[in-house]
Amino acid sequence: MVITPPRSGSLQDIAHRVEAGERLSFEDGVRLFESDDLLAIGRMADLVRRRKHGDVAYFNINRRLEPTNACVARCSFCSFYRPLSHPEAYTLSLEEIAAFARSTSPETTEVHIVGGLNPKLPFSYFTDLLRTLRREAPHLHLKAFTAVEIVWFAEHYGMTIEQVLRELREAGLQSLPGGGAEIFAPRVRRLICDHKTDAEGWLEVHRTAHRLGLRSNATMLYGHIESYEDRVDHLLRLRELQDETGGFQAFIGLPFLPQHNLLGRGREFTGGADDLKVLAVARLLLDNFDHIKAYWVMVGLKLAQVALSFGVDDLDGTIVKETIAHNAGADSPDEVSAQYLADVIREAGRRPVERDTLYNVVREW
Ligand code: V47
Repeated sequence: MVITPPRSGSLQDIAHRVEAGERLSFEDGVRLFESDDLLAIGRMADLVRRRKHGDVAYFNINRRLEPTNACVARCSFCSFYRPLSHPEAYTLSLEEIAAFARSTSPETTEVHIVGGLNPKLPFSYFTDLLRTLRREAPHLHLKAFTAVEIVWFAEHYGMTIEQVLRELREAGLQSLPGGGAEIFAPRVRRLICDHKTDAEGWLEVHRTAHRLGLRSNATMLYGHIESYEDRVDHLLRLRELQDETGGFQAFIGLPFLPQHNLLGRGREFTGGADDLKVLAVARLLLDNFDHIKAYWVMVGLKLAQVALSFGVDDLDGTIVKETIAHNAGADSPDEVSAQYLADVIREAGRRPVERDTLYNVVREW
């Protein structure tokens, strides 16, 4: 009788290297994705997480602001954007933004701003938006505009990336979110987001932001037409830039949500095993990133909780209301309370710590 050797056997050399604190290679990354020994991968990722964070897991009290959904990029995975002349296209007025700011609770520490590429708006709309938030709610950290938006501002308004970042910072910008990275491989990018900046543009924005002293995050959109090699290439390009600048704080894996977008036709939601694997492999490959975040809005609260044992140390925040994921089929709630997130973390055996955007401790729950 032939007994198939357990799959975990094939990962043992990687496990030894993880235990020894050695950096993993491209080939290691592909082998991890190819393996279906989820628990072995999770154990390795949990070891790395524990070395970095012990029993602490983070969250924050934040809100999402999406100032415009009018967008010319037409990404095939996106269910949020509307063409400029579409009846559902909107742009919030400065009065509406001021009202939003006034409606945030005093406990809220961050607003995360993401929007479409809307050529009808002057650059001053974005600086005024930041100034309005600053004026109306000075306690909020303004984490705003993906690298894709920054490149678009530079091209559309005839500025360099550095000029854009400096002017936005002057108006109140304090850090950059990690969106818009999708998958760096040109073959995939051509098919899913041909009309926006390439990998080099995305990375250049973050490089410049880090040089100017702004911290940022990084994402990867997976579970569509990318290969395992594309995922590992993406993660290693992030690792390379982090070696150079040290400015990234957190990595967030974004599972492709297939509803109401072109790319989703005939495609299913990602499985929980793949979601956990992406977060765990990211923890293993991104040895120079402090934080791996499970974005509960997209992966769901239950899986985000389990992910705390698969390399994740951060659950993002309370959110209140977001549209990008919910338009694409996310069935998570619009918001959760800080107490709820703290309970989710505690139930998973971790110590909940509320942080601000820059990972300063706000309070232990
Ligand atoms: O840039 C769009 C992605 C991003 C879909 O930096 C989709 O802390 C899945 O970047 N299915 C916005 N993903 C969200 C984002 C983010 C989220 C949480 C925390 C942080 C952070 C950043 O969502 C977009 C795009 O990459 N996206 N459509 C979709 N159908």
